Amino acid sequence: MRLDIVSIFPEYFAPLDVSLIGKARERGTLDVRVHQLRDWAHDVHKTVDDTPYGGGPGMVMKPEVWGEAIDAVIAGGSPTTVTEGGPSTTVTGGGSPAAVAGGGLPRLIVPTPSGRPFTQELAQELADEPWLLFACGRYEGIDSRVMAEYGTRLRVDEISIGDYVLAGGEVATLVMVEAIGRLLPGVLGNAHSAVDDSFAPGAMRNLVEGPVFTKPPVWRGHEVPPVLLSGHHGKVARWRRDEALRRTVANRPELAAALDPETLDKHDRRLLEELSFRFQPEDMAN
Ligand code: 6GU
Repeated sequence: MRLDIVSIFPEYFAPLDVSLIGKARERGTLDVRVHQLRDWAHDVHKTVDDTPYGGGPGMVMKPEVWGEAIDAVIAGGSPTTVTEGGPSTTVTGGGSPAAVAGGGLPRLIVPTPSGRPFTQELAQELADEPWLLFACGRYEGIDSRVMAEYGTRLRVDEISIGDYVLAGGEVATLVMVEAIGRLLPGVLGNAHSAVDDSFAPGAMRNLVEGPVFTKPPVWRGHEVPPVLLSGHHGKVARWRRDEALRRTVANRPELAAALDPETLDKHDRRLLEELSFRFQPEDMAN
């Protein structure tokens, strides 16, 4: 997968050199290119923002500089490609669209708190794309005509990573790149480690994961639940599901409320009944 990121703060993306994503880049599974937006600003101050039409606080990112940047990345080159210290330090633009399977166009991702929610399902959908281009806005956002313009040529998604406001799209992009990158074939060491994630499709779908333990069996007086040492796979599976249900009710009551009864067995339903009288509407008011 090829991943282009345009930002006025390329330094934010240093973490992409380490751990799973860094190794995926070294192996060539991931081709990440970070670009400095200001390289496409022409005035002496490298201006990228201006005051909003209609008034109001803050600044809006100018469409011309974004248009030039996105055009250049799509055309396969860039004035500079900033990946200092990383596995791709030698990459200095000049890549070509043909480097991407199919030689097609990227899907344009615009991180914004007003976007549609980023979910595991969307992460999987994006992991199936050959080429993503992240346009990281700062200030009050990017002039909306940029999304309108590229919407006629590319698939454009404005995406939010949650109901809080960040100072810019950089950290949101890191979050999305990590969630997407770990789904790429061969990125996780254990091919099965993504399948029972909380929110992964499958049997435990819509439940968060329960607690996990490793050695020693007793630590500072805290014991590992004996069932996990029993070697009884059926009992372990049942216990894990109970704990997943308990945690889902405690931490994510909205997920518990949305559980499809068809996916619940008698034991699940009995456990939920036991738990649910602690979650009467008045207790859920906070
Ligand atoms: Cl994608 N960007 C910003 N600036 N804030 C956010 C966000 C994105 N998602 C949640 N908050």
